[in-house]
Amino acid sequence: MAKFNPVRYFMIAAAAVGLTIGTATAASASLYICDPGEVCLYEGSYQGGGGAFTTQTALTPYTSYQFLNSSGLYVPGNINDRVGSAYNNGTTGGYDKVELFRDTNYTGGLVARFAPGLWRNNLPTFQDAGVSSHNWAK
Ligand SMILES: [Ca+2]
Repeated sequence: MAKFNPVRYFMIAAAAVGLTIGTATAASASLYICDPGEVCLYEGSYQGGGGAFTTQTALTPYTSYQFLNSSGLYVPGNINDRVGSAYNNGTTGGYDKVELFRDTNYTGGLVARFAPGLWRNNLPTFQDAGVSSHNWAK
């Protein structure tokens, strides 16, 4: 009959905790850092600054997401109508343009459309005029 081994039990528990912490840290870092293939949204109105939110995918509604600061902490409130500047770090070819829309679900009119390697600055951030969703386009 196998006896309970407290040392072995502790090591398994520690490994499980370590894995969880490692995953959370990696996710936080990648959210703040503008990696290749991503659309990168910032609070700052000129080429970034303040909180950041980065993603490879189309995103709607912005009310479901928060900026992250450089310390990896969430900025209070959501990113809706608060994106001051955006960078297209996508790969050239195919659906490589980023389209920013005034309303959720890619409606309400185009606020900006830009190719990989380009910034869009001084985006509107007052009330409903701000960006509320984005998509990739050809
Ligand atoms: Ca809006």
